[in-house]
Amino acid sequence: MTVTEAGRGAAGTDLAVLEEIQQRVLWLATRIVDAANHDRDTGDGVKVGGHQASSASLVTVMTALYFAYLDAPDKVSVKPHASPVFHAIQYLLGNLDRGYLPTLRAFGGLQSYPSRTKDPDTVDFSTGSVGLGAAAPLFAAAARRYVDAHFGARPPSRFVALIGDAELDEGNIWEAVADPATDGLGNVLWIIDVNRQSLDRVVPGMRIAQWEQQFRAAGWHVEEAKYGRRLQAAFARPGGQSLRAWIDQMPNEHYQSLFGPAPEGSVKNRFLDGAPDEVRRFCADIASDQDLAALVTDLAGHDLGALLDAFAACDAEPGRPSVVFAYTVKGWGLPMAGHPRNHSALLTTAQVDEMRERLGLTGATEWDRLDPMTRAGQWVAARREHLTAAARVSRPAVAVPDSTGMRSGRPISTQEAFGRILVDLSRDDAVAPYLVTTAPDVATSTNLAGFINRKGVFSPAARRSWSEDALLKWAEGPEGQHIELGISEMNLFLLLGQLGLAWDLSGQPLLPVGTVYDPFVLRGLDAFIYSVYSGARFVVAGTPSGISLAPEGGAHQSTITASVGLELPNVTFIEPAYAAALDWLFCGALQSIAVANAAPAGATVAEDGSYYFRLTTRGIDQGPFQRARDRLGDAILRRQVLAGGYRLVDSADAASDGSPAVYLAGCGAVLPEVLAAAAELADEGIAAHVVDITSADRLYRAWQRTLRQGVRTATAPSIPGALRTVFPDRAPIVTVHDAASHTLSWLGSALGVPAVSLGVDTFGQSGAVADLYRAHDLDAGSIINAALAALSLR
Ligand SMILES: Cc1ncc(C[n+]2csc(CCOP(=O)(O)OP(=O)(O)O)c2C)c(N)n1
Ligand SMILES: [Mg+2]
Repeated sequence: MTVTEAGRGAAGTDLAVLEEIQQRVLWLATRIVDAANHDRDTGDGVKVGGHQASSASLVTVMTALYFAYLDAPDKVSVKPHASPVFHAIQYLLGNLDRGYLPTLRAFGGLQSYPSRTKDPDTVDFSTGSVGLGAAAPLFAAAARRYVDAHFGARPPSRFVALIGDAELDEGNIWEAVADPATDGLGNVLWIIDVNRQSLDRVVPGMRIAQWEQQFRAAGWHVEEAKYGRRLQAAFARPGGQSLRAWIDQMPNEHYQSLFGPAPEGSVKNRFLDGAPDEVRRFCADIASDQDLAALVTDLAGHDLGALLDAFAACDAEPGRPSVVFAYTVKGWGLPMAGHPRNHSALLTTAQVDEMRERLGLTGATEWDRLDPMTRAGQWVAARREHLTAAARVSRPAVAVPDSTGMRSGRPISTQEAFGRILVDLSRDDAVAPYLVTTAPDVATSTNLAGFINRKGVFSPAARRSWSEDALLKWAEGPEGQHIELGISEMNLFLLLGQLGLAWDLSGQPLLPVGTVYDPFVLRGLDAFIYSVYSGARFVVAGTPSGISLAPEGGAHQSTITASVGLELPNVTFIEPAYAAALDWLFCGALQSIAVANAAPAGATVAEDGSYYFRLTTRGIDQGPFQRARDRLGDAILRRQVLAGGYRLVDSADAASDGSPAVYLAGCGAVLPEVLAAAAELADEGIAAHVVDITSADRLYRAWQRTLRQGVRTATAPSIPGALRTVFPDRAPIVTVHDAASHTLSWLGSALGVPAVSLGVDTFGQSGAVADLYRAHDLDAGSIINAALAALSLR
């Protein structure tokens, strides 16, 4: 389909009206950045910044989208540096108060990059770390496909991503495109803002042809919006094809040099540098430099009709994702257009004044919305109505039990217990429908096989199984509740993030559970951060972890992941040692996700966000936990386990004089060594309480809460309840953790006692557990020596 001569786009849109709207969008986006830099005094001398050129580059595309293409259920991810355009459009549509316009990058104001959790208007996808927000809609569409298959079709949405061309350098983009889990998502539309510039430079060479082939090879439909109407008309003239060939084969650096000032010689000389005679002859008719520049930089990314045609062509391909390469000019319509250093450039006040005047605006009217009496104003009002989403349906809370009643009479690892808990939950009709698991090719080796056997693997269409494996039924079909990914931890966290936002983006709460080998949490860390910053709620199990997976060696042994879990906001980090504790903690995590997912829109809920369980394959004797259970009773023990720690061994029970001489605080797989050390110390007459830290994160947060309270109210902080319960007396402490020693070392400060922290602070190697524990001072003998050292520090 092509744009008719009457100037109507694919959607029957009056392009003159859209043109007027986009001029206002460009103005507002430019002025939003200008106001942030020139109207506010921050008092700190730090440059505020903002991106007028990156914004201008997408003004036409976003005007076409929001004012002529999108429907209410559609979801859009906006390139980070185009946030001013997004907010300008939301303002024009009446979804953002005028008072916010001068607040870009101010505290409590418009965020520098679109943020689901911090912006005042509704942002579908956060962006900022390039590549991640770009890929997110693809996974949101995968989550929608899953939701539709399991819970009935929602009103159809298109999942749109507006992506900078240099974002395609990020590997996670191609991991997302290549994964079979994203195959055939016909409701996905990516629009690449091909302005041939990144931050520092003109993107070298001509990558587009290669990128297009990569998309095609992955089964995508590819559209180009490359040449504007004037250029197309020129190509149609005799000799015009030579002009086209010349531009097509021109490297980005050469083409980009046609913009802005041309110090050596004219634009024409530059353009024709090295050109064949035919092109020279064709251009001989073009009188002025200006005319030539205007012609050869007439790109379809700024042609509203051409863009709408391209979008319509994508809609006509419902069976696969589409990508539009929209050729644009960075800084389009601004004095900095195409300048190689324009990424962070700002218009001068004089230039802004000139622009305001050119548009017929004044200081009094510059922030106005379009006059509702004009055609453009009426068009915007109609679009506002069109884009207003129907009220959300209510989301009843999923009833997750307090526990599955998991017990084990034999030694068991937390990884194995995790697999059994999931199988038990898959038998619970109230919970099972909402569970969805995913793993990057490690489902069986992280103990998801039991769940997969019961619930199957998701595939949009039933697939014949060729496997005769009695232990693992890999049955694939639309009822399956496990989504298998290729080996991409980025994809794992992006998918978990979008499954964890399905309550919002697809109106269906889910309980997503992902697994990953713990060291490779770091491989997906930026996507992990992205997803939890976006407000997603999911559970991830990092397993196996630490040096306790001993023979696997240094490349598979995680050391800093516990610190990551502890420090990451919106994530609760949990590392239990015993199966029954894991059961309580895991069910508790799902409960809190279910409750938060069910909260009415706009309500603030006290929540933990997502959960990160760090697990192990080291089986340990469950007897000590049972004894603590007998001693404390289920109600008290469960409360302490959930709060972050409990007394596994109460030496006061055995010691005659009551108070302990030393605390041994262990976390995770090392508890048997800690217990052995405590027993030996007792033999030496040194009473040692053993504390099992189930969530260093929760204890740390409790401590920080009371500290901050003290700081803010200038009062002496107290020791928080969770810590006081398990460490009631002042005694030196030894912390033991199969993770960096730093993770638990704050306990000494929190309790105001001498502390010795044992942990893994160098890279590991292959060996038996005992070899490695000895090498890293996690064996009982080292723990005893650490206790003596701690006692000597008193
Ligand atoms: C992961 C990540 N690395 C680096 C940056 C810093 N950065 C911001 S924009 C940019 C260049 C982006 O170029 P492009 O995607 O082409 O955007 P545009 O030309 O539209 O501004 C870079 C490197 C970032 N935001 N995220
Ligand atoms: Mg670019």
